[in-house]
Amino acid sequence: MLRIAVIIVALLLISFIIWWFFGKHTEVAANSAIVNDEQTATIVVNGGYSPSTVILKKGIPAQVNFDMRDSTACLSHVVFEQLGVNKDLTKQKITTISIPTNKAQTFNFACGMDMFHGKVIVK
Ligand SMILES: [Cu+2]
Repeated sequence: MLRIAVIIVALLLISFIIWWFFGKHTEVAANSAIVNDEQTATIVVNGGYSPSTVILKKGIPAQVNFDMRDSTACLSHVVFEQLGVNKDLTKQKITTISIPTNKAQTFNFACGMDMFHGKVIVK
């Protein structure tokens, strides 16, 4: 009886570990919301970026909002190297960054220390 219980616990543990890693690898990409020919997407900053990938439609003016809920120094800045953007997210709750959508391309962003990463895909 004890043996069966141990096996069940072991199986649960294994499934949890698989789920944990699987969940980490399939980061959900979120699409922007398009209203009146403008698109916006919101990324929550809290121990990382959620979602870490945002998809924008080409040709529609776009803004990405960073919703700051983290108090660590690590995530206090967001850097879009290709855009020359380095913003302090701690000054206000929501920080808006305009993303050029004139052509299909991917913009990578990271925290100020280049530890957390995300991307904005224009397609
Ligand atoms: Cu960092």
